[in-house]
Amino acid sequence: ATAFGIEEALKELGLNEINNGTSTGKDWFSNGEIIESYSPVDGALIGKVKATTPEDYEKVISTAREGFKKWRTMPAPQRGEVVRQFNDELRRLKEPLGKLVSYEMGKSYQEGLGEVQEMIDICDFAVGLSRQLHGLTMHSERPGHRMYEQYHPLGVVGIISAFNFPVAVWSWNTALAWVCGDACIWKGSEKTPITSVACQNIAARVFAANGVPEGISCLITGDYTIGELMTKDERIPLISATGSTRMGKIVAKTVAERLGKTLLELGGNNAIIVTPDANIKNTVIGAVFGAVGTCGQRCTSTRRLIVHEEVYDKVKNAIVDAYKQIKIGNPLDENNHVGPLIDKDAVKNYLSALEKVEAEGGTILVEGGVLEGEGYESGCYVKPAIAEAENHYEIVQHETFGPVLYLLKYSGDLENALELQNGVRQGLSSAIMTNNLREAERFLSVEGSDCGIANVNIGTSGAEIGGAFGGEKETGGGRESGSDAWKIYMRRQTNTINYTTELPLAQGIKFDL
Ligand code: UN1
Repeated sequence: ATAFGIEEALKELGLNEINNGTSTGKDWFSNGEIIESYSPVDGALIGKVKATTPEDYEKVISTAREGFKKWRTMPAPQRGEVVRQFNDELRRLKEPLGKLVSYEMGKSYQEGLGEVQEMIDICDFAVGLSRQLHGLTMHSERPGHRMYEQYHPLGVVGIISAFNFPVAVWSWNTALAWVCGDACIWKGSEKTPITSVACQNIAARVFAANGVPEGISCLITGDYTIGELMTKDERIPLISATGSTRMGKIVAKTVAERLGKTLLELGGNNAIIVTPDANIKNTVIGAVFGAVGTCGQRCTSTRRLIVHEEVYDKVKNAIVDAYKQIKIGNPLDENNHVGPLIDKDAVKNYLSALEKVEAEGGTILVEGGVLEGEGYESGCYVKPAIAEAENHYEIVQHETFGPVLYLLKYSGDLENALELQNGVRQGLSSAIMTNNLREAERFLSVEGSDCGIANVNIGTSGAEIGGAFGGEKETGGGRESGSDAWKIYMRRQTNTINYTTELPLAQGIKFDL
């Protein structure tokens, strides 16, 4: 790691002292047990942070609530100006932060930089949005009356994010929530705690320089028990959670019990349909990046390739050939395409998926396995694998967070491919590769893909921040990021104003006294 400038990156981020267990320089955030963060890249200890205790949590929530009272009165464009300055810092620190993401999470340096770019883009979006938190006006049915709606800040927003996008998902939520006037409490993944601290410190510095009250950006650290303090807490009107469907179901139930709001972005089981009219070269690039990028640990990763029998052998051979070119190794070395999985548990899940697909009758086309020897000491490097399978296999129905791609064959009409594509419990991302306009439009029509994201002639992953991001069914139904996703971070109020001397009632009701 030294060779790739990790020490320098930590220094630039002000984290060279991160081994003393102080997470944020703010004692009130976390005083609990020490959590150590080891890199999946080389197995080395990156740093230590302290977990948040229930007592710490009480201080965090009350500081956030106090801060919110002031922050909500600051005009939204001024809040946008603070986010603009935060974004200046992200632009300045893009390289060290991208490097730390790569080193702590294991994705390639290019993808680490790409993730920080998503933060920069959403902040730009949020700054513009700070002048566009529009409501509608309506015509009242009563004379001399005016009706309109307005959006007010919601309060304290709880954000639970996953290891695989340790910085971007936080920023999709916070950048919007901040311009909307909310205070944010973030529980980052306990697998990437140093990256969370780096982000929190950047926000804290910019906020302090602008006289923003303390508590508008808070970080809590620990396992699910600390997240549970938020999901059960009626002082938190909205919980935005990104992660597994299993986690999402627990969060949804807990928050629903107190009638709070949730924004859930959960598992995917994303497929690319390859029709006889597909451009095979682009299909291969899209499918391989989708399946092995981030070592198959994106919620948008391509898990299934649904290929028409006419082009099946051609596509199969081209993909198998492409897999031979993939270089696996230290993700900070830009010659490598694929880095490690996040940890040894992930390696176990990946191996068990390969066993299961064979046991259910699948055929392995590209052999998987754990890499050993020089450069692979962390034990987290695995070979991306491909299996021919059938859609109904239990393992194909399940999201395995690793580089396992299932090849499925369809024959006849596109309808048969759509049935397979939609025939899973998840509904995040989907794609079709075709130059046939009729097929493309059918895929996008009401009878087509049932996912939150449906693409034509690009793969399933790598969504831009400008669109709403999320999916249907077990993916949870939430939408983050662009479009009008901001509305969930605010409360809508409908206002009717009477500027006459009379009091006419609606619906023509007469009530004379
Ligand atoms: C995730 O994996 O949780 O569309 C987010 C993509 C990225 C975001 C993925 N922009 O692949």
